[in-house]
Parts: sequence; C-alpha cells; structure tokens
Amino acid sequence: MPSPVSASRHDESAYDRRRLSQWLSGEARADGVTRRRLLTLLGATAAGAALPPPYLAHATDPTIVKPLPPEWFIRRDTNAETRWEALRGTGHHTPNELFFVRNHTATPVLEAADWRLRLWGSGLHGAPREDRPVEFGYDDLRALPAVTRTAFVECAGNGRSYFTTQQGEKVTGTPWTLGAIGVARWRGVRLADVLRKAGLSSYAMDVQPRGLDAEFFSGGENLGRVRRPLPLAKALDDVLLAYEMNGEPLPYDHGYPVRVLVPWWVGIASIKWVGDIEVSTQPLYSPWNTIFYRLFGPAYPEEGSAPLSRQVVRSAFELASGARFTVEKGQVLHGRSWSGAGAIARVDVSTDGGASWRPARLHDRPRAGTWTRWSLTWKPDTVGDTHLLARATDTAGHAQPDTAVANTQGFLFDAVVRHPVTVI
Ligand SMILES: Nc1nc2c(c(=O)[nH]1)N[C@H]1C(S)=C(S)[C@@H](COP(=O)(O)O)O[C@H]1N2
Ligand SMILES: [Mo]
Repeated sequence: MPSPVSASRHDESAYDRRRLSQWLSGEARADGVTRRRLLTLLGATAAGAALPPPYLAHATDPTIVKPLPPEWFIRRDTNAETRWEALRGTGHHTPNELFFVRNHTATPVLEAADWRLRLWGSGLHGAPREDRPVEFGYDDLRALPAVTRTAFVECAGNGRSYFTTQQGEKVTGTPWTLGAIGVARWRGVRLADVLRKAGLSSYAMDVQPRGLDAEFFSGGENLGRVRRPLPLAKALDDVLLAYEMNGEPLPYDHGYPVRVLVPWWVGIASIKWVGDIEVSTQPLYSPWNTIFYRLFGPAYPEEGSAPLSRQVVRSAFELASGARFTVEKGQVLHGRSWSGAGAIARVDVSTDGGASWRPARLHDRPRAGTWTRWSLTWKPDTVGDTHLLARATDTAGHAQPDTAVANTQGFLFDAVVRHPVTVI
C-alpha cells in the first residue's frame, strides 16, 4: 500500500506533467517563467552549440507531449494508438491531435533555432567527419524549394495483436490493434536536394538518418539513438525532410522541427527529430535493419528476411471493438483501406463472419501512398454477436489473405481482421 504522502506526491507529479503539456499546447499560461525554464522542467536540456544534441535525459514521463484523451487513444507504454472510432467523421487526413505516436523513448522538446542537420561520411565530397559535418539550419531548409505530399506513416507492427488473437501465435513488441497508422499532408524539402547540396559523391551507397531523442536500451543493452539506413536509390527518389504536417509546423511528438518522411515504407524509416545523416560508400547497419524490422520465423532464413521496406495491404472499420447495432435498422458501415504497393482497387466486406461478401463503395478516388475511404450499408437481421470483415485488393493485385505468415516480432500483419460487434 502506498503511504498517503507518496500517493499525493504522485498525484502532483501526474498533474504537473499534464500542466506542462497544456502549456506546450497553448492551453496554460506561465507568466513570469521563461520558456527555457519550462522546457527544462519538461526534461529537455538547454543545450548550447558546444553541448551534445539536445534530447531528454531520461526515458521517463512525459514520453508524449500532446494530450491523450482516452476516447481518442489507447496508451501502450511510450506509445499511443489512435482509436479507429475516433477517426469516424474526420476527413482524408488524420488531424494532428489524433495521429498515433510511436516513441522508442520519449519526445524531445527541441527549438528550431538551435537545431542543425549535420551531414557527414565517406559518401560526401571530402568525406567530412562526424565532428566536422556539413550543416543546415532550419531556415536553410525553409529556403529550399518546398514539396507537399499526402502519405501515411504506419508502424510495421500495426495489427500485431491479431497474430495472437486470430492465429494463436506468440509475438514480441507493442500489441497494436489497427490504430498505428495516420495519413497527413507533409511539407518539406527533398532529401535528394539536401544530399546534392551537401556534396553527394557518385560512390555513395547508404544514407542513415538518426534521431535526437534519447538512446534506446533493449534488454539492458544500449543500442544508441534511433537510426536506420536507407538505400541511396530510395533516398534520392521520394524521401522528404518534412517540417510541416497538415499545414502546421510538425508537432513535438511527430518530429519537430524536422523529420524524415519515407513514403510507402514501414514507419521506422521515417526518423523523427532528425539530427544527422551519415552518407556512406559502404552498406550501413543499425539494430533497426538487423535485429529489428526483418522477418524471423519458420518461413524465413535463419538470418531473417531482407530489411522491411514497403508496407502491406490492410483495412479497418471506423468502429470500436464490440460496437453495438440495432437489429432490423439500416445503417452505414465506414472504413478505410491502404497498401504500400499501389492504390486500392476494391474492398469487399462481410457482415456475417465471412460467409458472404459485398463490394464496398469507395469514397476517395483511389490514390497511391494513402488510404481510400469506403462504406457499405447494413441492416442486421439477427440478434447476437458477429464479426465484420473487410478485404482490400490493391492495384498491384495484392489481396488481404485469411492468414498472415507468422514471424516472431509480429510485423506486417496483412490478413483480414475479424472485427467483433453485437446486434441487439
Ligand atoms: N527518432 C525517432 N524516430 C522514429 C521513432 C523513434 O522512436 N525515434 N519511431 C519510429 C517508428 S517505429 C514509427 S512507427 C514512426 C511513428 O511516427 P509517429 O510517432 O509520428 O506516428 O516513427 C519512427 N521514427
Ligand atoms: Mo514502428
């Protein structure tokens, strides 16, 4: 039993975190207290140029800055999953306040004015060393030609919990349902433009962005700051250094001041709070393309699959798990489907646990790299529990299977999800 003293201390510290996040979102006043002092209270370091990059010293609360009302989010450790029922009625783009957060440690609260992007490595002319990098400030990036694109960011482990609940398989990692995805309009500069400005050599091969968030510990081992190499071909193709999300500066939790945005690919490629980029003439490795984000298991070679890149096809209903419907009453079911390999070509829905299927009506002109909203009318004729199922097919011909191929870390669950509902 906690003593009354420690219980009240705990309440105050919980309240203090909430107060600080309200201050950050403009809902609280802090007259007479400097911004820097408040940021220090939040756990951010007031780093000067000579200090290491600013990041949170402890992977403790607040791990996420923005408010996480329980009707919008399911908290999962340092992460927050968007509830699909909260997306009902939102438009094509996920509002920033509703966007899921996947943090290995905690959101660092950085200042754009202090921020530098440091490029270094053997793949740049003159092979600048890490301590003598080519630097860009926030305003330097803002001065380059801007591009805007709509794209999803989705965790490779989205849907992971269904490996267990639908297939009886044990997997490691955050047990997401389907809410580890969001779609935003990202605005920023082409990574290709920045690499060329930094003096890209024709021998460059791999490009590795690294975050300014705290070092990540796993099983007692320090794996360093979050980083993952991209092949140069992808880096030059369609990757952005994004500074805006849905027309606003990036929110703290989504990478302020600048994040990498890698269209189509697993979310881990889109490094938030990017601080430096190594450009190498040799292939690079990090824990995030070796021990994580490959497929391991009976269907895969001992050393695992190739590093994960494109996302798979998935679908979700804009409904709570266990949603209730009135028998003999006509209603409209809404949902969204998306793919990492093309646009959505069709969506078929079953309201009787998979016995019969009807095509859904598509509401968006299907576009690649984002989701397509759809709907289907339903007049349930029997009282009781049932499952709703949605199966999407993309323009590359991939249809969601009935079963996803098992892998120990539960990545890329692409099977049709059985969504439980009750008719009363
Ligand atoms: N620096 C940094 N970048 C990161 C992460 C992180 O913890 N640190 N998480 C990655 C993972 S696993 C995912 S799924 C996405 C999530 O992006 P979001 O939090 O903006 O939704 O960010 C990626 N980029
Ligand atoms: Mo992720």
